[in-house]
Amino acid sequence: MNLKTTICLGLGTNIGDRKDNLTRAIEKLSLAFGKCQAASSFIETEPWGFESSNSFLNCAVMFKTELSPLQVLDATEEIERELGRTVKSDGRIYHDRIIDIDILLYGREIVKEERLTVPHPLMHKRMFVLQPLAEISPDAIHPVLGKSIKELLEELREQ
Ligand code: PH2
Ligand code: MG
Ligand code: MG
Repeated sequence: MNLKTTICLGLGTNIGDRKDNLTRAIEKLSLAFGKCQAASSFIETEPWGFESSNSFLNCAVMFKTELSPLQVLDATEEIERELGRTVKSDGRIYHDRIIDIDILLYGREIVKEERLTVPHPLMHKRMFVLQPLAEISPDAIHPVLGKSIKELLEELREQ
């Protein structure tokens, strides 16, 4: 019996040594969740939804875990703090950040908690999420939209 759920996380950074920030975040995630099942390439992206002269490095990673969604959130928030993140984005007001770790998918579960919504509510609108996610998990199904990551990426490209 396998009680582990496959989770996909989106990582982003736009200050400091961005490559090092992503690498260190993946190391810390591996300590928390065990072996990284897949990691996308690191892609350079323009800030989306806010203005900044600092461009991003984004990637997506996959792990398997027995932790609940909120336990995963606690673990990822702790790693954000350990890597030096101070300000959390408040609603839709975004800030430059050393590291942001977002839970994109938690298996095919839909989570609606005060602290956490999964699938990530904006993931299907964001190229910087879908492009790396499609590298590691093109056939994963978005449980709310009922479409694969590959399909969502194609739709976003057509817009
Ligand atoms: N994250 C945001 C807002 N805008 N833009 C890019 N390119 N990459 C991100 O990771 C990102 C963003 C909110 O977390
Ligand atoms: Mg984010
Ligand atoms: Mg976040």
